[in-house]
Amino acid sequence: LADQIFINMCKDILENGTSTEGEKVRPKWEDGSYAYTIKKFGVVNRYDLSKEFPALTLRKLAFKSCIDELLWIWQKKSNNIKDLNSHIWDSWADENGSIGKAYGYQMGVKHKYKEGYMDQVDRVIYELKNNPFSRRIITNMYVHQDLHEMNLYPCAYSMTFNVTNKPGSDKLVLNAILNQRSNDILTANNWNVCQYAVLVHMLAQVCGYEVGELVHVIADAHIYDRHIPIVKELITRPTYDAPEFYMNPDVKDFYDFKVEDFELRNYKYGPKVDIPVAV
Ligand code: UFP
Repeated sequence: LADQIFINMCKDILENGTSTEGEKVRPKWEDGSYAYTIKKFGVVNRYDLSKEFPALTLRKLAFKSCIDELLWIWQKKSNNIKDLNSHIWDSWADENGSIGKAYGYQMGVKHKYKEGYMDQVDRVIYELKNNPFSRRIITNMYVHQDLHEMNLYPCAYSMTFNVTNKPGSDKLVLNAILNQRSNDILTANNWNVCQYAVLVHMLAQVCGYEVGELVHVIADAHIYDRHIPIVKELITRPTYDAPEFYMNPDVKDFYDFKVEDFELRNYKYGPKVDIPVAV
């Protein structure tokens, strides 16, 4: 299913999208030419996490690295690449390893609420435990007053959590909307979807819910010019059954999760693709 959503989205962008060719906008390829895109504005994808984990099988998802980045932001609340095990943020870090007031930095800032000072992550956990049917459970990393100190503006910048009753039972279900202003479809779409799917699983487990839907709202969903032939080949590949998602059921505190607590079992996928990255 996740493969089908991805394939349909790519076809829609390639067939109905508009091009930025000729516009002098960043980023650039290694040889200095402008990286233009074919893009669609306002793409919405719905993933039912109760039915499957949304890892693509067309190609391999870097499952451990995407969780490592998720924990870096949401659990360690770090903005320093020395706390990260992958090199995905190296180009955006300064000489001390900091990416400025982006991502994890924002999640660690404490704000004043009626119940006292909390950061955004603890606020979500507090609301989910104490006030599940609140329609105000939102995080936001797109903080205008700090944008000038961010080397890259947050792409996946906001989560909205929403709890629903599970029909025909007394169980409660945790759903979420991921808001993303900009998404490089080939490089990062499935990465972003899966890391936030993991976040919903984590919060559901520690707050006592079942998982429901993850709705991904993308403002600018784009395929870079040099990615077009790669995407065209990728979406003609055979797909396999979705892998089984394992999360250590004994972890009851959000801050105790480690990368080793997560596994994809019976994960079958297509061959690796080499993806040029524009910066
Ligand atoms: N990008 C993503 N997801 C991320 C991330 C970056 O798709 O989590 F950090 C891509 C989107 C875009 C580029 O192609 O990185 C950021 O460029 P801009 O700030 O101009 O949107």
